[in-house]
Amino acid sequence: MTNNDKPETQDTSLEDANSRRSFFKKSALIGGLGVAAPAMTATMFSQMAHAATQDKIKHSVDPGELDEYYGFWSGGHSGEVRILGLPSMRELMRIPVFNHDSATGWGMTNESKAIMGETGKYTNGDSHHPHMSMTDGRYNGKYVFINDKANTRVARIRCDVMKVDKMLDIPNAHAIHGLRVQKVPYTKYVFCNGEYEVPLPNDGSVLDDPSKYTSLFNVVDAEKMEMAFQVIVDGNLDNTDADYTGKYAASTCYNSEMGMNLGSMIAAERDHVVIFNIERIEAAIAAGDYKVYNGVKVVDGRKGSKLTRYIPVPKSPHGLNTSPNGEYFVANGKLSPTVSIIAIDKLDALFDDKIKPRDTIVGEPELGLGPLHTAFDGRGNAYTTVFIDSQIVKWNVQDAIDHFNGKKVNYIRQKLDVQYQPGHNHTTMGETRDADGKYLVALCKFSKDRFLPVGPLHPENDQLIDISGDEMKLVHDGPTYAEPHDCMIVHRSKMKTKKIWTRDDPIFAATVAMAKKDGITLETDNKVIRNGNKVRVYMTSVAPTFGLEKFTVKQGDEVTVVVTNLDMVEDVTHGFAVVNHGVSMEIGPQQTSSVTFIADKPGVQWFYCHWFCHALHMEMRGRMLVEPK
Ligand code: CUK
Ligand code: CUA
Repeated sequence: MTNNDKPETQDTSLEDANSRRSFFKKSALIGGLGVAAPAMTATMFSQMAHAATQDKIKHSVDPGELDEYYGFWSGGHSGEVRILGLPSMRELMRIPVFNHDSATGWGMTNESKAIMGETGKYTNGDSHHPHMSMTDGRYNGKYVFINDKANTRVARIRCDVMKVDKMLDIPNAHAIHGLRVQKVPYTKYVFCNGEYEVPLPNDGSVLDDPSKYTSLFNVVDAEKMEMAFQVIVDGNLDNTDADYTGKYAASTCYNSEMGMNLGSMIAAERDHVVIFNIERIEAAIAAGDYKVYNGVKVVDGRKGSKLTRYIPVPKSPHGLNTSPNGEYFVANGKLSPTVSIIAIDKLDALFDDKIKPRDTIVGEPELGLGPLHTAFDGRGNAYTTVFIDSQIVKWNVQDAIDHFNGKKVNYIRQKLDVQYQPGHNHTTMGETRDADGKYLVALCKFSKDRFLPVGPLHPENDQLIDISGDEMKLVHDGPTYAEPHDCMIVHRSKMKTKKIWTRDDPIFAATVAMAKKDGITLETDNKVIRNGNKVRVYMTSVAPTFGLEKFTVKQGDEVTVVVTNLDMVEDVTHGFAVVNHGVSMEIGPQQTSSVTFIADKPGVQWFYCHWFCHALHMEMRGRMLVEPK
C-alpha cells in the first residue's frame, strides 16, 4: 500500500517494466540484499538500496484515485485558505477566509458577516500560517487556525465542513504574523505574534516616539476564540512554535533594535528568540499580576521579567520550528547563514537562572545564504530553505550538534536546487509527533521560467519533493496564486468531513432562530414576512426549483432572502443570485443561507440558481417583482 486505495495494479505494472529494479526492491524487503551482493561497492549498494525504498512511493495520482494527504495552504494576500491533495498537488477546495467570495457569498451572506464581525467590511486579507489543532502533539482534525497580517485577525476553520466558523479581531496588536498552536496536552491556546511595534494603547496619545512602542505576543483561547492574554515583549515578533510539553512557546524577533527604518532594523549583530513560560504566565494572571487594555489581560514579558527569557541569536532570525521529537527549537538565521538549535530541556534551568541564555544553544550549523524555515522528517534530519541560494538543505541534527561540540563531522546531507527562492517548506505530518518523512513541499516565491508566461505577474511555485529515501527528489512543480507562505500536510486518516450539513449547525443557528421568531418552519414554509420596509423572504430549494417562483416587494425595501436547501443528496449544492443586485450565495445540501440587500430597482428582477445542480438548472429561477416608489 502506498498512496492510494488501489495502488497494487499501477505499482506492479511499473515494476514489471523494470524487473531489475523489481528484484532489488524485493531483495530489500526480505533484507537479503547485503548478503546477496558481495561484489558490489558500498556506494553501489547504498544507491541501489536507496532506489529500492524510494521507488515504492508513487508520485502521481491517477484519475479517480484519491490522494494520501490533505494539504492546507495559506492563500497569502488572496486572504483565503486552499486545500490541496498530496501527492497530486491538485487543488481540492478554496476556503474564503479574510477575502470576500463571489461563489459562496462569503462576506455577503448574513451568516458570514456575523462571523467576520466589524472587520468584515475589509475585503482584503494576508494569510500566512495555517495550523491544525492537536491533541497530545498529533493533529486531531478539528480546526485549522490562520492569521491575517493585513488586518490583525485570526480565523478558525471548522474541518468537518471546511468553513470558517470564528474570526477574531485582535485588540492592541498591529499585524498578526507568526501563528502556531499549543501541541500538548491539547490545543488550548493559539499563539499569535504581533509583528509591528505600536504604542499601548494605540490611541494617538503617543505618536512619533518609538521608545514607547511595544509588540505583543497574543494568546487566543482556541475553543472560545477569545483573547486569553497578551504578553508585552522587547523587540518585535516574527515566527513562533510551541514545544511538546505544553510549557513553552518560542518566537523569533528580527528587530530588537526597535528601528523604524531598514538601516536601524538591521543594525545590531544579534537579535533574539523569546521563550514564553506559559505556566508562569498563567500563574501571573491567576495572581492578578496584569493590566487590562481594551478588555484584554496584558502581562509584562519584557527583559528582566520572570515570564520570558531572551536568547541572543545571529541577527534577524525568521522561522522558528520545533523538532518532532520535542527536543529542539530551531531558529532560522535569514541574514546569518546559520540556524540556531535551542535545547528545550535546558529551558527549565534557564528560567531558574542556573544557566545563561546562550547556554541553551547546542548547535549553530552553517547551511547557506538566507535560511528561512526548517522542516523535519522524523528520522533525525532537518530540511532548511535557503532563500538566496535557492536550495533546500538537508542536514542531520545530531551531527550538527556534535560538530558544534568540536567533532569533525559533516552534518550536511544534501543540497537540492529549487526553483526559486523558497520561503517555507513543510514535511508530511512534520510539525507533529507523527512526522513520517515522505514528502517535503518547498514554497518558492519566484517561478521565473518554470511555467508558460502569463504576463508580468508570475505565479509562485510550490514544489513537491520526495524525501522518503536518502536523497531528496523533486517530483512536481505546482503554480500557485499570490504567495502561499506556509502550509501544513495532514494524513487523510486524521480527517472526517461531513457530506451534507446537519440542520442544527451553529453556523446558521441565528438564521434559524430569526425564522422561528417569524413563525416560519424553514423545512416546509415558503413565505414573505413584511415588517415596515424590512421584508423577509423564506424559501426552500429542491433541484431544480425554488419554493417561490416569484415574490413582490416595494422599491427601497430591505430584503432578506433565506434559502433552505432540502436536497439530501451529496454534492447537490444550489446557489442564489439576484441579477443586478451584487448578491450571490451557496446553499449546500441541508444548509440554510441568507443574504440582505436593498431592492433599489423597480421592475422585474430575476433571481437564479448559479450552482449547476440538475439538467433543468437553467430553469431554476424566479422573479422578484419590485413595485416602483
Ligand atoms: S513567513 Cu512568508 S516565507 Cu509570513 Cu511564515 Cu517565512
Ligand atoms: Cu439549483 Cu442550479
